[in-house]
Amino acid sequence: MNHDSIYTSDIHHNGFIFDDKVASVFADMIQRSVPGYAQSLQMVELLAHQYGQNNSNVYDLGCSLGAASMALSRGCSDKDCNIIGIDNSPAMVKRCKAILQDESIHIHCQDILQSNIENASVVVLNFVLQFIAQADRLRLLQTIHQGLKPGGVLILSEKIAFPDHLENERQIALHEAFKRAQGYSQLEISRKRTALEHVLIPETSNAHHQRLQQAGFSASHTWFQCFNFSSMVAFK
Ligand code: GEK
Repeated sequence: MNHDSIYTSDIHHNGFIFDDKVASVFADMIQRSVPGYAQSLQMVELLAHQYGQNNSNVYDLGCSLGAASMALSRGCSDKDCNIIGIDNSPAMVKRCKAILQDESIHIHCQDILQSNIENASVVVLNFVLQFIAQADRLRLLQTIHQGLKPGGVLILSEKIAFPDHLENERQIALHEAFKRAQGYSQLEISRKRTALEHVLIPETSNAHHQRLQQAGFSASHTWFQCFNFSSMVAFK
């Protein structure tokens, strides 16, 4: 696995983009940046096993290198499901296809805001909605809701904000302590924070659950949280 040292240099200050440089170190970057990432993938597999339906589509929207697509594929291995991964970064898609070449997972380079979601039993948005413009988030969730079969679920993982300022600052400090424990320097951490400032927009857990309800989901709950990273499941 290539080691992420992108922010040891200061040439990436003008906003974070999912280019080849990021794609080449992404597996290392996400596991050292998102507390609980590996465990959340294990549970995506379990949720897919629980809610995947025969003769249905299973989507991984914003699939990056296909880690969640593989978890979905493992979870649905005893069912006749069509696994579809979508990402709009050509660099990610190229590497994802190379990684998944032997798997029967279909990977498409596409904007998820333009994607057709149909006959779905499980849809995953694993740390992706946070990169979608806030004005487009409800429409995307409505499209997903419409594309789900009865009994279908959306698994939504996000970096979250806390309504109380002090609590928010504490959670950010804990996340930064996690990153230091993973070997990132304080300079790398603060450079990346600057690069992500207007690119990754977190919202509160409450805002997510309210929007899921507004999009038509009958219920949703948080099944995992580690500091300011959270995973929810929403039921059609
Ligand atoms: C994982 N889910 O390993 N259309 C398609 N893809 C998009 C869009 C869009 N409009 N916007 C962003 N992306 C993965 C991790 S990373 C999370 C997901 C992170 C893609 C973007 O190209 C990138 O690959 C991914 O969403 C976000 O479980 O970097 O924190």
